[in-house]
Amino acid sequence: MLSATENIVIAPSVMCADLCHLENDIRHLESAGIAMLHFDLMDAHFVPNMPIGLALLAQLRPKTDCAFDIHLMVEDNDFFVEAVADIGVQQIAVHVESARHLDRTLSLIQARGIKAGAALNPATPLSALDYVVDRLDFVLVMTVNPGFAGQKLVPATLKKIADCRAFLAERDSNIPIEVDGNVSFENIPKMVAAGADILVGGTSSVFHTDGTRAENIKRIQAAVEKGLEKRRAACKPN
Ligand code: S6P
Ligand code: MG
Repeated sequence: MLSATENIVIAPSVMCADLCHLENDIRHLESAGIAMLHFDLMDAHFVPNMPIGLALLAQLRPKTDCAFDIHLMVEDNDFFVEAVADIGVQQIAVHVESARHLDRTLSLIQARGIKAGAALNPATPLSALDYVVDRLDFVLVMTVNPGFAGQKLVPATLKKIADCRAFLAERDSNIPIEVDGNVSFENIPKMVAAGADILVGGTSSVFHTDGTRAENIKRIQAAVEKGLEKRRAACKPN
């Protein structure tokens, strides 16, 4: 049970970029073909970290045509939704664990003309999405516990990606699944084979210190191709 799309998007996680030379780093990513950037907005309450803020987002907005993919890890979702919508972003994911009125927050995002996603911590069951599937434009499956880059994959989340694809298909939905956390060269083929469509690239891929940004993105594309081959093989009738 797999996604119909083979359009896999790589979204570099900006908190892992060279923050002192960010504009320059983004130019390198753009030259390598990147068209979406992932921004982790944290409030030091929902998760104990605060890598980037609204002022940075606002200054960057006019400097790139990349789509802005916002991952909110905050308590006050609606405040941040309005703030990033005013800046001009293309998609926003809110954590179901912090959204007190999830349906209302998703509607608020869509009312601003932005794609709305629900993010799930590794231990949160897919059933948390049961009554909002119709509302969703995408799902963000966290493959590490949110808050920090450079962590190891939570192993059960690989099965969760496949379970999420099946869960959506059972509900006649084929929306993209975004995966975030240790989306490494090694894990990408398994994630794509399981049904991931948007890959958040951090220290274990896009920003890996072994290669340049362009070299790393080529390596990711090769890993994606391996995953797609597995996907196609799984779709072939016996
Ligand atoms: C973590 C955050 C992520 C990280 C990304 C880092 O809370 O949501 O977007 O920036 O996972 O990637 P890596 O390869 O260092 O795990
Ligand atoms: Mg993230």
